[in-house]
Amino acid sequence: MLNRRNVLAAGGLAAGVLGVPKLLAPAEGHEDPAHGGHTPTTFQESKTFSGTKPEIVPWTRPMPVPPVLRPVVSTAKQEVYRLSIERTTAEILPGLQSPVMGYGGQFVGPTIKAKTGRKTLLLVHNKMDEAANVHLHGGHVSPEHDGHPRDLVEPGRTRLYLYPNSQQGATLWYHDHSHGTEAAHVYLGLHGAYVVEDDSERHLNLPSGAYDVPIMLRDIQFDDSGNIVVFDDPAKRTVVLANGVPQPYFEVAARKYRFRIINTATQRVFQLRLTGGQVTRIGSDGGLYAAPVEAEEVVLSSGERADVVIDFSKYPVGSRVTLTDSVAGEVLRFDVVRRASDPSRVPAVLRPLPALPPSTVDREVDLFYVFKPNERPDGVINGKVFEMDRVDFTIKRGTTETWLVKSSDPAGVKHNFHLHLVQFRVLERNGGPPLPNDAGLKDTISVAAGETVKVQATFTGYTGRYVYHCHFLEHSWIGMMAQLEIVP
Ligand SMILES: [Cu+2]
Repeated sequence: MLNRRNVLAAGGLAAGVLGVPKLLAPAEGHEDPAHGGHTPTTFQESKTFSGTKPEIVPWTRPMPVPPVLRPVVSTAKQEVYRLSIERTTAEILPGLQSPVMGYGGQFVGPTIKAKTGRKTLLLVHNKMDEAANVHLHGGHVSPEHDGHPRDLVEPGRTRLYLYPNSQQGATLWYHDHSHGTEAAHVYLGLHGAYVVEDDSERHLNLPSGAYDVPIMLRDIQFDDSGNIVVFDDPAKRTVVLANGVPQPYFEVAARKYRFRIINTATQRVFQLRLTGGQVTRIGSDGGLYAAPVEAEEVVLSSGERADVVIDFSKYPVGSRVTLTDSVAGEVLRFDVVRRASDPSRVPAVLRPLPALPPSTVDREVDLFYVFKPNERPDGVINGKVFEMDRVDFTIKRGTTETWLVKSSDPAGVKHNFHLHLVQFRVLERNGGPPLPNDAGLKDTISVAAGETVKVQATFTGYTGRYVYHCHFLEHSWIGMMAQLEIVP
C-alpha cells in the first residue's frame, strides 16, 4: 500500500532525476516552480491508443444525465444501495473507449438521491486491484463513515457506509479520498452526485424531477494519440467535460430548470457565464440561500457547488444558450427545443440560514508550499505536512469557532479549503465583506495566495477525527491536509 513515506521517497527522487511531468501547477496558467510529481505505478495507465487523437466536434453529443441509483431496499426510514468501484471504459473522445474508473462502473458515477431524515446505507464493493474508498463531500456523518484517508476498501472487499441525512436539502457529491491516490482516482472518474432532498422545501415548488439536473464539470488532458494523461501540468487539461462528455448539447424545454453544478475537477477554478443571460443562484454547498440572487457569473473552485435556476422561457424555441468558462471557453450548450407549461417558481424567500451562535475559539489555518531544491515541494498547513496519526486541532463538541483561513504561498499558487463534517459561513474575505460566491452554507472555499478568509463553524453531532485540506487534490495528496479531533 502506498503511504506518505514511500510516495515521498519515490516521488522526490523521480521528480528531480527523471523529469516526471509537473503535477502542481497553479490555476492561473503561469509557470509553477514546483516541478515534479510521482505517479504511483498503479496509475501509469497502459498506452491504449497509438493513432491520432480524434477531434472533438462541439455540440454533436447530448449531455448525459447520470442515472439515479436504485435502492435494493427502501423503507420510510432507510434505503440500502449497492455500489461497485470498478475499472471501466468511457467514450470521452469520439470513437475511443478510454480506460477510466467508475463508481457503479460508470463515468461519471450514478446519482444517489437521499431524503432528509431517511438514512442511506451504501454497500461499497471494490472490484479494482487497488484500494479506494468513498467520502461524502459535505455530508454530516460520523467519523468512521466519512471516508477518512486511512479508511480504505481493499481490493475484493465490501464495506458499509452509513449516511444519516440529518442535514437540510443540499447538493453533495461522493468521491474517493484514499490518501496518496485520491487525486488520480477522482481524476480517472471516481465521483458522483449525491442529492439530499428535503420535504420541508417542497412547498417552495422549485423545478424538480426531470427539470432538476446535476452537472458535474471537470477538466481532462489527452496526449496526441488520445490517451488520458493523468499527471502533467493542469493547465494542459484543456478539455472540459459536462457529465463526462466534452462540449455536449442539452435539449431543454422553454421553462425553468434547476441545475446543480458541481466542480469535480481535481484542480481547477471555473468562472462560468451564460451567453446572453443571467442565472438565478438559489443555493451553495450546504443548501439553499435565504433568497435567490441574480448572477452574471458563477465561480467554483474544486469541490464547490452552485445550485442555479435558468429560465429558458425567456428564449424563443430554437434558441441556443451556451455556458462558457473564462479559460476553457464554451463548455455546454442548452438547446431550447420545445414549449412547456411550468408550474415551478423561484420564490423571493427560500430558506432562512441558521442563526450564527457566538464564537468562542479563534484559530488560523495557513495553506502553502514548502519548496526544496531538486525535490518535489511539500504541501503544508500551518507549516506541517499531513500525518495520519497527528491531531492538529482539538475541538470540544458543540463549540462555535472562527477560523482565519489564509494562504501565504510563496509562489503565488492558488489553493482552496475544504472542511469535513460541518458547513461553515464566510464572515469576511480579505478584511471586507464576503464575495457573492462565498454566500450561504459552505464546506469549500477558494483561497488565493495572499488572501484571508474568516469563516465560522459549529462542530455539532459527532466526536472523532476528521480532516480539512486543500481540495486541489494534487495538493492534499502531498500533504496539504490536517486533522481535527472533536472531543466530548
Ligand atoms: Cu492547494
